[in-house]
Amino acid sequence: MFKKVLIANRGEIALRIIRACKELSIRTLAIHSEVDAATLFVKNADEACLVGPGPIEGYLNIYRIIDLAKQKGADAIHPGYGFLAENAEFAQACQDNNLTFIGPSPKAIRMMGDKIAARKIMKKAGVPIVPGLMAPIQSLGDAEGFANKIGYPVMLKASAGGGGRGLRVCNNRDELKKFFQIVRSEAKIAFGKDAVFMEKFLLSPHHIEIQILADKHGNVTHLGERDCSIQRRHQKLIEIAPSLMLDDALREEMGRAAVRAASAVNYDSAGTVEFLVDANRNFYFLEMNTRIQVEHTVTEEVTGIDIVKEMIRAAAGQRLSQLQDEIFLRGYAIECRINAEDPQQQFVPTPGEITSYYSPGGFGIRIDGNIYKGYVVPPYYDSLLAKVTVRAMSWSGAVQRMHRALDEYVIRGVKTTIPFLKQVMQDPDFEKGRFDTSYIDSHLEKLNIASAENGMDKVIAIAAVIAAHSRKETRPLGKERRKKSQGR
Ligand code: MV4
Repeated sequence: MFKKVLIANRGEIALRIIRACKELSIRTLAIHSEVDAATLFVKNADEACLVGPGPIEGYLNIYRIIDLAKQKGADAIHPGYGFLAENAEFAQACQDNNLTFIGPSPKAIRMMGDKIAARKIMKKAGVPIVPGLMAPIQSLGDAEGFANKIGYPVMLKASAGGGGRGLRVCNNRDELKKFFQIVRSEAKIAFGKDAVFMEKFLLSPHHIEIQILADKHGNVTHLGERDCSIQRRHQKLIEIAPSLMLDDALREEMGRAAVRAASAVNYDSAGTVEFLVDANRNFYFLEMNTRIQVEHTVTEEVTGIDIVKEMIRAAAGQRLSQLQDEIFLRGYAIECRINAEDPQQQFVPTPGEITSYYSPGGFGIRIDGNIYKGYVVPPYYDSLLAKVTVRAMSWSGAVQRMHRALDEYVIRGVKTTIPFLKQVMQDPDFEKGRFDTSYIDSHLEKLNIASAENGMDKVIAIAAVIAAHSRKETRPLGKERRKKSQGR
């Protein structure tokens, strides 16, 4: 087993990985930015190193991180999610420097990162894919011809995209004309590659993902599914396990397809195979996430398996603790993401100081967070403050428990998504399990949230938030105080 793991991440997932390492008697080395110096994951790690410059670059500095790992005697690196998690170059650089990357092989990351390549691999492995193109679109004429063949609406997707980036729905020829160039140039800017393909756009599907665990001995297992249909602008807000729309037979069939998908790329870590499931319960492969995910907690709660520990053990060459016939689902789990965002204002980020904090507890409640009273939420990172995961034996019990947990939660000083999430827990459609990917857009009024048609509004709002924050940081304290008391 590893002696010391460097955690190339921050926030709640860094703390989650530290907890797993502690139980495995592995020393932990955190890296952090200046603004993260006083946070819980830094305090809880055995050692911590400041890596600059600025709030973001250190977490992305491949060679600095590898140097640090070597210098401090770490033998493995866990990337968490985001940042370097799905960076094949980083995984390769770890390997080249005799450090174990706690994740899949660079080759698996690369293959799944190319969405067109992934579609080809899945087709060959007998995993159903969404009807669509198997090669990049060469011209607008090409695109129009194919759209006529499969019928509108169609979806344009950047081959190097993923997680909801580089996507456009086209309802007709005019929209296809308009969006083809846009997606192409956006893809070039965001991912460095302008390859774009097309799929039939499925209306109101469920977003169902299967958790995979695999080791270096050829064992590949699935841990059942999560229903992540409740998203806003491709940001997941609530995830559940198991899905209310799957039965044992479909779960088995999708689980086997996910295992085939992972096996096709010799997968040997924790990963997730995403599917769309339509109203007729046909399922189609979307993409594979080659990392630990935010919502892994719901799967842990219903299987009792510590996915992060299994991931570390697998990277160290150990066998999976449970094979498929030893994996069972028990009860229902729901995860709510507590974000520093204002649901009343298009979920704009709300950085600032947490002036009081009381977290829920009791039977069946789990908190994965990185915050405390006095914590200052920085504007530079994603706005996830904490995750509440509940488990109960029945669906309605889980919904009631989540409502109770959210009701107990006290976070003052910054606006959060808690009031919005409480409304969802009281919505009859949610209580009855009636939701798919159209849920948020079709419940805007019921959930008391305004729709935001103009995506630019949010960009401007975020820019304003960052500007206000940096003004606060640079202004002398005395002046700041005077200004505040004058203004209020
Ligand atoms: C789709 C789709 C429907 N048809 N592709 C969104 C995130 C990324 N992983 C893929 N996504 C989707 N791809 C086809 N061919 C629906 C989604 C989707 C979605 C779309 C609109 C609003 C919310 C959504 C939530 C999850 C998935």
